[in-house]
Amino acid sequence: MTRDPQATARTLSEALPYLQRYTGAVVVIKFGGNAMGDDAAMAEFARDIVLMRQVGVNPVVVHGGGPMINDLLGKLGITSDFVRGKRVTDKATVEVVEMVLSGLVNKRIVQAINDQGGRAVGISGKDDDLMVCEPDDPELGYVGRPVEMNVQVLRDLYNAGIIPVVAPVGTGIEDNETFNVNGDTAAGAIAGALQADRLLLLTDVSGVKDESGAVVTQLSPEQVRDLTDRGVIAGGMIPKTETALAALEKGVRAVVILDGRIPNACLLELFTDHGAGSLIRS
Ligand code: X2W
Repeated sequence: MTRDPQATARTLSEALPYLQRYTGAVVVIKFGGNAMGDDAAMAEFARDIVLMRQVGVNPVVVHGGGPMINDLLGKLGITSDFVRGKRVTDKATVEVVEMVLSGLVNKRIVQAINDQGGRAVGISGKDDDLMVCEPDDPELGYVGRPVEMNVQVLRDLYNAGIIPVVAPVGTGIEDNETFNVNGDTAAGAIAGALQADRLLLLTDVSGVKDESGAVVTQLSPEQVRDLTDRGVIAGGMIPKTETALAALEKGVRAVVILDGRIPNACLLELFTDHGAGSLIRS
């Protein structure tokens, strides 16, 4: 593709107010398994994250990996069920979850960011007791609900110029248990504990839709509750809007639900006046 150099310079110039607004900001990005795509899409995501870091934002990546867990469970002949969007997780399953999330998926993202010239370090919620959990619901087995967050390790990393990449695996209060934590839940808990400026939930839908099917670009928590009560927000969107509302209550300034498959979704949201997806704030 040939680009007009003048247009490139203008684009950079137009971004200045946004770059100034986000200098020093803490932005938590939830990168869901469905948004990950192929190597080219992964490289593009990584490039956006490195650019954020380069212009003075403190990005913290929290990832999912549900489809990749399903792949390995399938190969091992282990079946798993979901209840209200969360995976019923027995002892054998939680071992696979940790292997896939802390191993395969986490390191793939870390490598992609480093490959773009960033300095990524991958950890899980176990490292430095970042995410201490209790069982979420007896029916779900080893699914964790974060009850204690120790986010100093994340501040130490980003203050040193490092991009933390967090796998949503938690540690138990007792008996060194391992907990499988929903990626959205983990990202919300981390953003809340960091009092982040933005939580970006990258998924494979274009945002929160109204009854006509149009994406609502800006909503208040009251509007989210109203759309949920009327059944317009339903299915897989519910855990995301619940995460958004909980994060806002904990002091996150705004949450954006956006389609991670759109090229440069994070940059569009942060550094242009077009935004992307649905922004929720009080
Ligand atoms: C999720 C963790 C991964 C995840 C799971 O086992 O699939 C629970 O359901 P996505 O790609 O963001 O869906 N954990 C408790 O959240 O991945």
